[in-house]
Amino acid sequence: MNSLTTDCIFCKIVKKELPTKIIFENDICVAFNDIKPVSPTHILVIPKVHIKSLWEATDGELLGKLLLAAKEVAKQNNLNEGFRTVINTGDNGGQTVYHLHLHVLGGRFHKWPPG
Ligand code: DGP
Repeated sequence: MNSLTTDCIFCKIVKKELPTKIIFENDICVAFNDIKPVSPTHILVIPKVHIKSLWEATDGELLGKLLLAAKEVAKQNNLNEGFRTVINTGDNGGQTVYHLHLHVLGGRFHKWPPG
């Protein structure tokens, strides 16, 4: 679970095997623009290690660092008026890519509750 896999699209992005512009990187994660944005700013923050979803995650320090990275990405993208952070987990959570990722959504008002 904790190593990069060959068939995971996000692992390919981590390994720079897919032409994706990395807009933020630190020791534990990378961030890049979502291919199907639902907000003017829509960035994905993903761990460099392969973790299928939040369901499988056990490393609290890593999860905390991912949240701090999401905040950093929001600051770097001037989301001063606020932003939404989303983690879709499993089929009912709407997860489509099974490599843990945080959505950072900004640039518009986000209604609550979501659909
Ligand atoms: P989720 O539904 O929470 O699993 O979100 C997965 C997101 O990943 C979805 O918004 C589209 C995005 N995505 C899928 N494949 C790619 C890709 O190859 N490149 C980029 N940049 N985003 C991708």
